[in-house]
Amino acid sequence: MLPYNLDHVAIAVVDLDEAIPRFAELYGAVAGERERVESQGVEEVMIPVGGSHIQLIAPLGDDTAVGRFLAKRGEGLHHVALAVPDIEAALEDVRQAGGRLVDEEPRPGGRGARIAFVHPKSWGGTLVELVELPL
Ligand code: CMX
Ligand code: CO
Repeated sequence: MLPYNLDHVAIAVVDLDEAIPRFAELYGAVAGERERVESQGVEEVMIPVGGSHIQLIAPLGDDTAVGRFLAKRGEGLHHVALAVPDIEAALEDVRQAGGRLVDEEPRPGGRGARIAFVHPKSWGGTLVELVELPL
């Protein structure tokens, strides 16, 4: 895959109210605005760190991707996200590299971005998100 920039590293948490001040202090940074992304079943927030971000994600319910992850693994690293200029081209890169796509087509994400996920079982055991931010 092309050497895309790292947009964020996401950490799954149970309770954003508790986690935001804790992580802001850990990273010595100020958290951005919280955003509810119904289509992904999460509420999320970005903490800018070193030209990239730590993203905190909390589930909107037990029957969501992050709800299931927390039940199975507990809080911790959930995914790595790459900033891509053209998400359709990036999806094709992943297909060519033998990656299994969770999303064959881009979906709406936070910050007005278009996003798509690559299955962890096909990508080094790490869930990878492709993010095309609006211009
Ligand atoms: N990182 C690494 N491995 C993971 C994982 C993760 N985040 N989530 C699941 N897995 C592993 C599981 O441990 C399991 O492995 P084993 O079979 O060895 O036990 C395997 O993948 C299947 O896991 P599962 O519990 O059955 O989970 P599901 O198949 O129901 O879902 C996935 C996995 C990736 C398809 C689902 O989490 C998904 O669709 N994710 C994309 C959407 C998402 O995560 N949205 C929230 C973030 C939104 C945002 O960033 O804005
Ligand atoms: Co993300």
